[in-house]
Amino acid sequence: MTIDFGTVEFALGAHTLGQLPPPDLPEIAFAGRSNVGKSSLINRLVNRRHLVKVSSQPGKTRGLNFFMVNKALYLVDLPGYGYAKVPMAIRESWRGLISEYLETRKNLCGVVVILDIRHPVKALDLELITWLKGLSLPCLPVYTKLDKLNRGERQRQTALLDAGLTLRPGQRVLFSSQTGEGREELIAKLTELYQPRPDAGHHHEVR
Ligand SMILES: Nc1nc2c(ncn2[C@@H]2O[C@H](COP(=O)(O)OP(=O)(O)O)[C@@H](O)[C@H]2O)c(=O)[nH]1
Ligand SMILES: [Mg+2]
Repeated sequence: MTIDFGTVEFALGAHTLGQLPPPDLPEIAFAGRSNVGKSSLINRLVNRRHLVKVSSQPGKTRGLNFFMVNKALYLVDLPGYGYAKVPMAIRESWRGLISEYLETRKNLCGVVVILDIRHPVKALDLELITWLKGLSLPCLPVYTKLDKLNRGERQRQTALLDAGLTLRPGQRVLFSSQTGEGREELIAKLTELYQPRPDAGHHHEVR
């Protein structure tokens, strides 16, 4: 059975760990650099054009935004990282909030890490992915903005990113929020995260 995005509603925005909803539903978080296309990806995923605000101002989203899917699953839009114009103090507090969330959230099934297919892997992307591995949290890289490249460029950039992250093709998804390419594959992969094998135990033991 795949995830059904029939009803998706904004649940709440959290600026501190105390504001998180009770951990009573499985949760999938979305992370990526500012402006990478995270909000657009979530909107396309759930087929709602304006559920998540697509921003022309990078670095604007500060809290963790929770969206409830069919009262059965939370999607969490994490604040974007790596935006240089954000003052250091705020950057540090984001880091603190996000790292504490990722480290302690019991119902978190996995993290989708979004990269722009046009750009090489950045240090912060690699840092996040390596750190998620260390936490044994399943991580699904998605290379987005696929529509911006032609066939040859896609192949070249995909190979570059795969090499940068040491991934095999089955371990990531190529995506375009503009065309919807990759949506079915993303849903299939999310469904795997969301429904861990019955014998796999708690998600922290899955990998
Ligand atoms: N062509 C194209 N543009 C995209 C895609 N995804 C996002 N964008 C654009 O990239 C910009 C940043 O998108 P947004 O979703 O707000 O990024 P966020 O900051 O990571 O949430 C916006 O101008 C989007 O329209 C995509 O798949 N294709
Ligand atoms: Mg956004």
